[in-house]
Amino acid sequence: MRNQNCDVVIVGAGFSGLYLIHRLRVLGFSLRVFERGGDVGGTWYWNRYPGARCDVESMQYSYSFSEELQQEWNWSERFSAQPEILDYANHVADRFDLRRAVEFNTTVTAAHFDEAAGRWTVTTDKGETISARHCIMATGCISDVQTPDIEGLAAFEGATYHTGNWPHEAVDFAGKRIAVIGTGSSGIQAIPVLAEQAEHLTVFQRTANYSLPARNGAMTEEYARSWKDDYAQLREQQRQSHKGALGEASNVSGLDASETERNSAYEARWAKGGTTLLGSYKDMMVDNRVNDTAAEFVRDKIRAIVRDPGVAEKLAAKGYPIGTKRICVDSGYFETYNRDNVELVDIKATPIQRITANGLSTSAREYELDAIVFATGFDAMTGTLFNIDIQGRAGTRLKDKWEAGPRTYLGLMSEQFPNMFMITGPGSPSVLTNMIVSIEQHVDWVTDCLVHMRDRNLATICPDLAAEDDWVDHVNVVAHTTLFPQAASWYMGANIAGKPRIFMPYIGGAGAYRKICDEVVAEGYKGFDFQPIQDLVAAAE
Ligand code: N01
Repeated sequence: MRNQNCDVVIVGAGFSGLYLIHRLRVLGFSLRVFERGGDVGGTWYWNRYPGARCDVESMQYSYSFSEELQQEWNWSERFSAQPEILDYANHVADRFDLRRAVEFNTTVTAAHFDEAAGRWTVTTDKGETISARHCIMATGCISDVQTPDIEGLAAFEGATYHTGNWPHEAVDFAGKRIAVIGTGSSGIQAIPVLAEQAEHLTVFQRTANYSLPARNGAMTEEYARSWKDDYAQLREQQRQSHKGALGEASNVSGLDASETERNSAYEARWAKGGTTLLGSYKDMMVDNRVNDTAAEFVRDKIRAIVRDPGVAEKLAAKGYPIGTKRICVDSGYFETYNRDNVELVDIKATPIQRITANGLSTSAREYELDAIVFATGFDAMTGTLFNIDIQGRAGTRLKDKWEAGPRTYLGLMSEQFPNMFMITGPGSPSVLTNMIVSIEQHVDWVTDCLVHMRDRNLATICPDLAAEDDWVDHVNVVAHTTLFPQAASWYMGANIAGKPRIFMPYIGGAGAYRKICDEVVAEGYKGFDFQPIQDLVAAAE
């Protein structure tokens, strides 16, 4: 029988949850951990679609908290595929004996703050209620899958899949006519692999996306060694960097370079692969004149790769700056459209009207299909939190408080919700950075805070409203110094009907943000209010 009174409830056993379990256990806190999936791994547990791969280099997309771990684990490729990252999550869970802390296949349905006790009452779908001093949402930023409500979907007689909730068993597409709806990172990774498996693949594209070649390859012993020998220093550089990843960011303005210089810089980075092209100039994401040159370079590459000029033009992203929707990284994506069994449908020109028993109809024609793959994304950053009935002080619902957009202090906490922490919450760099670096920073900050409170007999911590308002303004102001708000992206909530158009992550950079968080602590947790345990006791008497 597990303890129904504990120090901390952790929601989620992905990369955030796993590291939280490790740290909190070492520090001697009692825990309950709930995970809706059947095992550890979070994003990498759910996103098992063919072609799923990380676009942060393997040597950088891994935990830094254990020297032994980072020395002993060997990655087989420059950019790891989903099965290997999931193996890594499982290895970490076993190595640090974390799995036994987790209750799998269990969804947290509600978390209500009990003001008198200064504790959270957490309810699960198994009908259990737990009382915890702290509740930590390690729920991930991109986990609430969205399947569009297309008329007729329920009557489709073929199979349907979502990239974000892919079956555990292999799916056999041989001899099948399949559709992919959506051309974000997931679609762009899955399409080349699905095209090889299926008899025929039709891609339904609403918005063309910029994508850069990964140039993935086998990990060389030499490259792995160059990181392992210098991990202490390189990890520190990652932590202080803008993106939480080292990738040759230039300090030069694109306006100071000639067209020839720019093109040769872009060529070199295109050849190198990954997202590095976006780091060609320091003003790439703040000046449309510079950004336009990179966008046109990529469009020209697409025109050179795709043989049918009409198809190439449809695939060439236009109307928003490159990088302002999450940049995609692919392996043979544009080349796939040169295959005879692949067809591209521009659903802005000929919208999907309905799904039928045998396929899908656009305004132009009907497509007979055996399977539909939705690569249609997520209600990012807030969706998963809103799926939990979170109520803070005086029954304040998080969903109501955030009706006009998420409001947090540092992306770590929200006023009215004492002792509830978010790992990589909205208002923190999170999805704009190497997630593992940001996860480790948040877990360290939160667990240090819990120790600070325990050492001083403090019952609750909550941001004050002025600090939160200032932070929300700052996040917004910084976002608007960049080109990012020019795109209808999920960063802006633009993929979800009715969601407020607010730039949700903090774009000030991982290193700068870390410094702010450290200064807040150094200044006595500036902007946070604490309540001593004796005040709660006195109030109860
Ligand atoms: O989702 P998305 P994703 N009818 O929202 C289209 C991370 N990730 O799963 O652009 C038709 O980006 C939608 O069209 P539009 C990464 O952070 C990382 O691909 O809204 N189409 C878009 O094309 C990424 O950004 C990795 O017009 C509809 C697509 O579906 C995030 O996860 C790999 C539609 C959704 O794209 C999400 O990526 C994979 C509709 N009703 C994911 N609704 C790596 O590390 C939506 N679309 C490499």
